[in-house]
Amino acid sequence: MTIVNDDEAYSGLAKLGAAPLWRYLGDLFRPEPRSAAVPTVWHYESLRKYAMYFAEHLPIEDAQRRVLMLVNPGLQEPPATVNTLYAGIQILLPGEQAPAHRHTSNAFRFVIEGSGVYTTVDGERVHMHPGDLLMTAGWQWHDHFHPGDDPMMWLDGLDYPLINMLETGFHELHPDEFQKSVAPDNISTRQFIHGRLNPTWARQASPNTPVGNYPWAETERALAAIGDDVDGCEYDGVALEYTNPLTGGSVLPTIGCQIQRFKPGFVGRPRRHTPSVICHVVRGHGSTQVGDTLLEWHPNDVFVIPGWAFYQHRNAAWDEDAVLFTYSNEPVMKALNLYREESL
Ligand code: GTQ
Repeated sequence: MTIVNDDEAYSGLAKLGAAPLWRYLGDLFRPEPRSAAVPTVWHYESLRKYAMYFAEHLPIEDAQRRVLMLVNPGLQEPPATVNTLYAGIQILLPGEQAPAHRHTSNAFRFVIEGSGVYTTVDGERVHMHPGDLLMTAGWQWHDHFHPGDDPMMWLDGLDYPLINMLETGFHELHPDEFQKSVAPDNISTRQFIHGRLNPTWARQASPNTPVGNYPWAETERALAAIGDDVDGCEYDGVALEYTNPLTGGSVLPTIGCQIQRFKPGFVGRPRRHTPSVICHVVRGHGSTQVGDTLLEWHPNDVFVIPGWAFYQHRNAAWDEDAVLFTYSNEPVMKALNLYREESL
């Protein structure tokens, strides 16, 4: 059978499950990345009302996790906050328990407000306070319990968009619904938070940090110890990376976390890099120019910088610090030799 013309050639080829590369080259191999994520800010003041509404009207038993997902307008299905990462606002009321499960997605929590909750991670109770960064690495059992008095809210960060893109998602419910405590409370923090004094009996390095909680008190101490005596990074201010004390690397294999202090009046230099960044405002007021979009932010807001978009941070105040907690897939990009950055 001979092929008589182009139409027949193209349609015959498609029927064989093949395609002409020359019709796809420009789309598949772009001069540079074009993130599907849109620069977006989510204002905490607006979201908080909805968190409180669902806390009142949706029993935790019906939700398992009562979380408002922050869905990027450019990434609705499946919902994600940036290409490879997710952010959500979780609320738990006094007396409530969120049952134990585990998944291959890596997760952390950054505490926004309230007190009293502890999360049990592989049998260890890790207590939460505002500003704390708690780790739940992939495949660790975790459940949350609130024995305290006020509603508690925190930011959840997960890499499930990346894990699902890689088709490596596993999930399991704990057979007992809630874990028993099998270790002293906060022991993984108490043993490993010092970083320069590591326990000799537990030196096995893993891509997951052994620290269960990076408490806000320690983070503040680290920033205060530096004070105004350095300029810091010209793009991200006095930016400190949370690290795994046994490797010096990122806290999770796929996610790197930072705390970034912008001094009063700080105006960063514009830059872009391949990882998208999710930013949570710990304190202060400011703005971030992302490409053509100006994002104005206030305490507890969340905003995103899509990968390879130029961004420039500003602290709007002349008498107050601004502090951001940020996370990205920088460790993935670096491990795969895909990290690039460029300044104007
Ligand atoms: O608290 O375990 O926002 O498993 C998304 C998935 C929170 C959690 C989220 C989760 C959790």
